[in-house]
Amino acid sequence: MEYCIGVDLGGTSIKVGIVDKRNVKIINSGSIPTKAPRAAEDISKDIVRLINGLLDECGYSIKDALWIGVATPGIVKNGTVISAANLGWSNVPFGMLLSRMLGRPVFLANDANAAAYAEAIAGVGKGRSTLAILTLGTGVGGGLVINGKIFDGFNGFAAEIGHMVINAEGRACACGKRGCLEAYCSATALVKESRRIMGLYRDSLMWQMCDGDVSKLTAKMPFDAKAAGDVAASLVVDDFIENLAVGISNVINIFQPSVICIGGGISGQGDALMKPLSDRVERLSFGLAQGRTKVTVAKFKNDAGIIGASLLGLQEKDRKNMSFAEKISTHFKIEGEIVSAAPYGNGHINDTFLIKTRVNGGDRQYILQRINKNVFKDPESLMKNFAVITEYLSGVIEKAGGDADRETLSLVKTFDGKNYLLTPDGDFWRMMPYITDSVCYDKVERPEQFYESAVAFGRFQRMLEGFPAETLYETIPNFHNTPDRYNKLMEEVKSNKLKRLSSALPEVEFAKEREEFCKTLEVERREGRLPIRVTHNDTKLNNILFDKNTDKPICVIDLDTIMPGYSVNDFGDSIRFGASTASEDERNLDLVDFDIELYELYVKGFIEGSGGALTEGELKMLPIGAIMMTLECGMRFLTDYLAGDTYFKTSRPGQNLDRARTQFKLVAEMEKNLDKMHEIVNKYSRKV
Ligand code: ADP
Ligand code: GN1
Ligand code: MG
Repeated sequence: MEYCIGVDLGGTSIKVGIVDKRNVKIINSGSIPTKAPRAAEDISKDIVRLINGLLDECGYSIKDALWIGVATPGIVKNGTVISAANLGWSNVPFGMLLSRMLGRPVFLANDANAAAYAEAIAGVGKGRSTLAILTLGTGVGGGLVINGKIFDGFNGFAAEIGHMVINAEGRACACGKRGCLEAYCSATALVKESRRIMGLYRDSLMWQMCDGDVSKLTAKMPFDAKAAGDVAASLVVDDFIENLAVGISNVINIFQPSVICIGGGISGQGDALMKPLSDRVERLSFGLAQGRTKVTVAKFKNDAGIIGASLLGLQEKDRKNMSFAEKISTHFKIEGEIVSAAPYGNGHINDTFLIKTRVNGGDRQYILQRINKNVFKDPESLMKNFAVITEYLSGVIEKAGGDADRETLSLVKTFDGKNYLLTPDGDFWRMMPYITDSVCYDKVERPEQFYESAVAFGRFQRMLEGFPAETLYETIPNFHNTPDRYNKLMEEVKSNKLKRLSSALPEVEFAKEREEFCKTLEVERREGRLPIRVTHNDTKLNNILFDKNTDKPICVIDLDTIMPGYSVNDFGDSIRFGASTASEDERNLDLVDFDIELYELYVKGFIEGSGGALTEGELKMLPIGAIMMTLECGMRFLTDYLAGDTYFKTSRPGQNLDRARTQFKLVAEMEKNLDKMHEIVNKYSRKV
């Protein structure tokens, strides 16, 4: 059985029910005193205890509950109780608080809105899309459901039907205004008016009913006295009904809901109230005989809060026009209500979305990513790497007095407490907080930027120096094994399955001429001159975030390929991408050149950022690393072009071939400048 949990959080008591979702029936329920005013943390602890106790009694577990809904008094928006005088709360993110404790989604609504929702889904409005409720009790509560969803306005204040003014010069209301419906149609107002009239009619039956003590007068008494023919009581009750009819007609004239239902204690009067009320409403409101709003008594009495709250998750689930990315996002513990989800960034591998949410007092942004299964064969292990690396980095950053929330990525967990969501179709999704006020560049815009990115990547590598490399899973085996990349290219050349080879012959020739060169770094390693370190392996400029205001690097991102590797490759990959005068996929090769001045800036920054950690063998190989990574990346683009563009994302035909061409042009230019490249490295190595 599918079950959800409804919590009716009142000023006096907290009622909780386990609800069978299909039949909308309370299976088990209980209540405890609220003891308000009290801190939200304390109240939530009591609620968690009560929920767990009730679940235990049924042999159920919280992890199988679909969600928890909470009906609270006051103004509620996006999971936050903005103000609730009865509880003594203002701006309490109660939804977040409770969902952290329970590990399940939590939805919040104002109690009258929750009652309206209960009626709309399973009560007198079942099967209709628009409904209003008026609860006549101590005050007059109002709730609105429009097109199957609670309508609470942009700020949570909507549907305060009790504070609709029906008489501008009228009675004073507790809210400070005059003439509100509540000042006429609450049970409190009815009792007060009855007492006033009793002062004028000493022989009224109402005196007998309350044993001559007006403090004993209840809202039921005037109705009973009217039924017994009492004139004074008739005056009070008729006036009450007339005023209620005015209020209801106003609601009808604005919204034309299919149903308006009356809840609260006074609704217990049944026909004595409803019959004359309906007649008057018909007189006062617009509508046609064949299509009038039905005015009726609400179905759920004391259980309205629990039932309505327990159904709140349906609103989220039923959002028909939610995009796929939005739906995926609802599984993660993000703050606030999702307002948009849109593709984001220029990564070549994963599907990246920017998710914006609205919370009381501000907006939040998140990055949602579908991990590319074609590239990463074991996303589960990849996510383990991601989690341990980011935790480690966050420790290092905090120790150094930095801000771990901005200087490293982190994960937003799912409601199941996992680091990723695995969908039934086998896709892996992860969510990260968006690093606020950040920008990301696809091209160097200021030379200084490139230097700073070098310092940042150098520092990044140093931060990971103490990380236990052996605990890392190799997310892409042979990722920067250049001879292996060469062989893979040759396999594609040989198979030529898409018959694209003829358009790429000079490029294939270019690679073939460098077969021996491809082995250079492997030889260096074998001979002990190149250490293996924990490296990033994808150090292009757009994998670093800059501060929007200061334009300084904040955070290294794209951690999917952190594996044991060569630092010279991290250096080289940055040069390949950043020290070029054109974009990676530029079609006009005349525009593509190797910018040796940018190269120099990067060398300076990388050596400084590494803080003396680079060995002599590594420093010597930096220029080779630059050529190697550029050649390798060119070969990878070419391989993918021949194989049918299945690895790198493309937005136009021939893009991977164009990318290969720019890389090879850069290789040729670097080869010509190799001596200078070495000299530059020597110049900065001496300074360390
Ligand atoms: P890919 O592997 O496809 O390159 P990335 O992890 O690099 O995927 O993400 C793609 C882009 O999304 C980045 O270049 C960057 O613009 C943006 N991005 C990713 N994570 C964040 C984040 N946490 N905050 C801000 N922007 C991000
Ligand atoms: C890919 O993921 P992204 O776009 O940051 C690729 C790199 C390439 C780069 C070329 C996992 O980087 O290796 O150098 O494109 N990442 C992976 O722009 O293959
Ligand atoms: Mg990237």
